[in-house]
Amino acid sequence: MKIGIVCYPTFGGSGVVATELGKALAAKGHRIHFITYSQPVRLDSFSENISYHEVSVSNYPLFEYAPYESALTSMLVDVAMHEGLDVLHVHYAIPHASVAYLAKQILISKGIYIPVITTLHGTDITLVGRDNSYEPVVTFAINQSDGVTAVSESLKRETYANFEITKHIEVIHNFIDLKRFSKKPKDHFKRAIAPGGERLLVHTSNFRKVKRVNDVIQVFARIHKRIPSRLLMIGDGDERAGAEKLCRELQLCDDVRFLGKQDAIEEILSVCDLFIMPSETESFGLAALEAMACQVPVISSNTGGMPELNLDGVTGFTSNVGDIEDMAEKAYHILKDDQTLNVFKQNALKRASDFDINVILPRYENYYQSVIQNFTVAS
Ligand code: GMT
Repeated sequence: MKIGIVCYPTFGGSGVVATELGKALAAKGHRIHFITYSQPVRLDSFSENISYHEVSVSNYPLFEYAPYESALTSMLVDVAMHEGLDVLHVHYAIPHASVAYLAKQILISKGIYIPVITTLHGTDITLVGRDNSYEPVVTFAINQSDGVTAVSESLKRETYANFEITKHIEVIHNFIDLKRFSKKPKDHFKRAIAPGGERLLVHTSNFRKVKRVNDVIQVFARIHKRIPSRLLMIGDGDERAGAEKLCRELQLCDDVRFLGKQDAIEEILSVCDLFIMPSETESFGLAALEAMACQVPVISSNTGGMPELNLDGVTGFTSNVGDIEDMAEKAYHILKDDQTLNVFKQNALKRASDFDINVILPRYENYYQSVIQNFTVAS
């Protein structure tokens, strides 16, 4: 198949999923066209089956807000026409679903028919999409998509609950490449970062408000009092400065390291003992899956799709949002002795393998085929 993929090219979960999906499809012989405003961060190696089309947005001085949507629409029309796409797959509804709808209409006016699939990722539904300033467009664009997928059952439920959706939503969970995300022999790194054999806790995110990074620090502060431990904070975003300030106030600076954005995340996860994800809402929790694949159990909130991934009492624990005492107590239970920790580590890996890309990829391929077939019949 010739597949166009639209996504945010950043470290965000939706962009990571879209890019990894495209790379895996290309490896199976599909022809993939990424259409994004800069090179996706995970598009880090050459493949003869992958092309990247950069959307450049005019900065004409009249525009206080650069018309990204118009530039993206024009690029979609151009790529679809000249590359002969079979299907257009857009990730994150805002604004990609409505942009794809407009591109599809322009293409129809030229006698070209291409089905559009929209994948809902999380905040496009749970946070931003519900805002009055976006809701009518999001609802319309989802209903106009030829196929709609959501990354968890929870997100599917939330979409039906909060929008008037007439379309079937197919749940296709996020996935992991277990060849890349596996525990690597990085003992020298562990000795350098935890020379006294301290337990290593880790958090990775885009440090947005929804991630509740201060809760990570508060949970760590409680564990730190009971167990020799260190915390690695990976990523960057608006909430980082506040989290660093909190560390200074709690006098934790010696044992908390803020590493910023990192590429070889699997190498860091390989030496860690516990992942903390106390998010306000999380449609799936891809970062937690990456940790689990590297044998790191998870303490998370019980919100959104997290319980579908992090099995309470098995791969880690889930707690109510903001219940830092409960999270700290459960983290202590996991970390208190090697035997318990090892059981959780093995369980985390086993659960991660349920989301192996080799299991999930055929689901996308089959879904593409069925949408293309139904679209042909309908048009
Ligand atoms: O930042 C992004 O690109 C997407 C981000 C978000 O805020 O919507 O992540 C969402 O999509 C990921 C990939 O499907 C999920 O694993 C995350 O759980 C989800 N984030 C939230 O729901 C907060």
